Amino acid sequence: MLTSEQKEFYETNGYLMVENVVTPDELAKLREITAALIEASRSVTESNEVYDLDRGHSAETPRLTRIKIPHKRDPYFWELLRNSGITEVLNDLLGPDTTILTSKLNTKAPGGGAAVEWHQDWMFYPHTNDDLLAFGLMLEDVDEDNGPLMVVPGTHRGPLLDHRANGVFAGAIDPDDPLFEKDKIVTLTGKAGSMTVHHSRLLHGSAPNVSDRPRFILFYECAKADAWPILGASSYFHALGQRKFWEDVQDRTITGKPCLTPRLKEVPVEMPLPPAPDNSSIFKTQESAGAKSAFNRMM
Ligand SMILES: O=C(O)CCC(=O)C(=O)O
Repeated sequence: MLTSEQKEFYETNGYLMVENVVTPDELAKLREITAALIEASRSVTESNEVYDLDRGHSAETPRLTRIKIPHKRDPYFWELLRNSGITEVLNDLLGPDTTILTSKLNTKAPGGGAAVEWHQDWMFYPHTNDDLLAFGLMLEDVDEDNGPLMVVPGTHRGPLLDHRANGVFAGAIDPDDPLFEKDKIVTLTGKAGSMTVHHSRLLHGSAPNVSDRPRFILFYECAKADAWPILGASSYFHALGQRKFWEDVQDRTITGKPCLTPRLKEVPVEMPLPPAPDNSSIFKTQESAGAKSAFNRMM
């Protein structure tokens, strides 16, 4: 699927935009399932294991920041990752043996849907090597106004920025950090069915949705099978016990087979500790830690 130019672009810049990665039928099915999941959120009054609610959510007007782990909510999200144009991009960038870390459907509601402060995903889950990436499949058109993803090219090869605030892991950088090169920001807009790819060390964020349209991006966070978690979100399985651990490893295999020999690479690592008061999602981590917002000022 990817040309050698696209692969080189990803290597150099740490991100990529791939157009028409899914077919119109696949896109239509994803939208239908998403609409049904949002419909079902009307009866939900507090964030739970499926939904992360945005301010102002009600039965009349559902407002979500996220549907959590969509591939566990409907098998179609998993099927698509394992057998579609997305799979080809995955294997082109990470090779034949791949595993999923997590998935999320970020659903920025119209008229202010929450910003995601600038961060490097790697800070949430350091691994033994950094062959980790996130796909962001646009389920609707994404433009400047509805909260597009923004990236700083090349930062995947740079230093880790400080993600602490008020003594805890805030999952966000300080917008005044001199290492934050705002003049290099690239905004990733595109048509529904396009997909962004970003390396886990790439600095990225996204503004609030100031349009009257929702912004639906389906994120899959994936790794080469020889990258093993040191700590953070995906290290939950260290607590599973050996048998469940093994089942989980197999369940998370997207393509190829698990790799029982972790590859160790000299990569910078910081532990995401101490945890924020509420670390149940990136939104809650950033908010409860009192991370400074870059977007209040940029807008
Ligand atoms: O939804 C977005 O725009 C960004 C999401 C993101 O960076 C994250 O959840 O780590």
